[in-house]
Amino acid sequence: MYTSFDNNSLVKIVTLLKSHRTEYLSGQDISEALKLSRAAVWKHIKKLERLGYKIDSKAKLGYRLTKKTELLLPWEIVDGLKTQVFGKRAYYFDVIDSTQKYAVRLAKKPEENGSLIVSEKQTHGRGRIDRKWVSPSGGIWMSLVLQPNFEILNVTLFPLLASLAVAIAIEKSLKLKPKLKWPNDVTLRGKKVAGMLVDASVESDKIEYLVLGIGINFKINPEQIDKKIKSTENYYGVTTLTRKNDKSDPIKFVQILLYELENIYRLILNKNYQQLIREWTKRSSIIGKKISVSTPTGAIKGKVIQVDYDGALVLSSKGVRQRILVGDVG
Ligand code: BT5
Repeated sequence: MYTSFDNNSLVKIVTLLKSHRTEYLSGQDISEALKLSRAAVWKHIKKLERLGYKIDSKAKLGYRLTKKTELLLPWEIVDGLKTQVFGKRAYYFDVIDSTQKYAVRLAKKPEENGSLIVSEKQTHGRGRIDRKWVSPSGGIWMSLVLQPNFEILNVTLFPLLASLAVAIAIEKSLKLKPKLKWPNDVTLRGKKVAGMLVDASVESDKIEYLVLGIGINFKINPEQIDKKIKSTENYYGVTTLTRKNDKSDPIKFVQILLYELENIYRLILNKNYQQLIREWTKRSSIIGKKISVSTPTGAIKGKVIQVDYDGALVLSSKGVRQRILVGDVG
């Protein structure tokens, strides 16, 4: 595991290499500048290479950084991040069972408000209602710890908040036009590209903490995932934002996403639900359409009227207005 608040020497070497990208820095220079032994410098350089940094090393000249990593390493996420709280503290795993599970364990500690947990792969990634979330490397699998001190009523807004932020980040950084599928999916050409999960702990009607899980197929092979989930609940196809060899930078993407998440979160803090729902609805493909929603108490068919200020889907079903808070659109 790497965090944004330790691995000091490693981060210092990256920072030094980044600020000297046009020249070679000798092992001796680095060791003197950072007060590290030559052996320690060498060990850290090897570690950085294993973490995906391309470092050119030349005898007598030294080291030069030629390419940054694409791994969502905490110091890379924090470097240039424009948020006030979200992601300022970050944890990175190369493999974990579920970032959500880890985040829930951290979530009670006051210093973890806004903490980001990411993993390159998950072995037991989770969807809603304990469904499986396939999480190979190349995706963005992240959980964000929030301690909002909100009314419990607001919990149902969080899947909308997160999916809207993901959609805006995709529009801004990749110039694609994603759609939103109630309550928590982001789609491209009708296939699922991202999903959201909310775990909340509630105490006397207030949210004690909330963990926002976001899974984004950033650069994965959809066929590989398709095979594994074809027969699962709520399956309607899988797609990816970018393909192998595409130059899009997942680190920049996560920085933009955190910024958008924080902006929209502020809308909720300021009770500006109207703007959140308006922006969400603009990107939804189901308003006005006849759909079927499977809910814990059975399927409901009807025409979609709107999404309410608490995130509920409102249908007109056989002339009766129905509000649905939990379910899957078929
Ligand atoms: C979701 O559930 O869409 C929530 C996904 C949340 C995943 C994140 S990753 C980081 C954090 N840590 C976790 O352990 N989880 C969160 P739901 O709407 O219930 O959709 C689940 C359904 O999506 C499954 O039944 C499959 O049909 C489908 N699915 C599974 N993996 C997928 C993938 N990688 N891409 C697209 N669809 C997938």
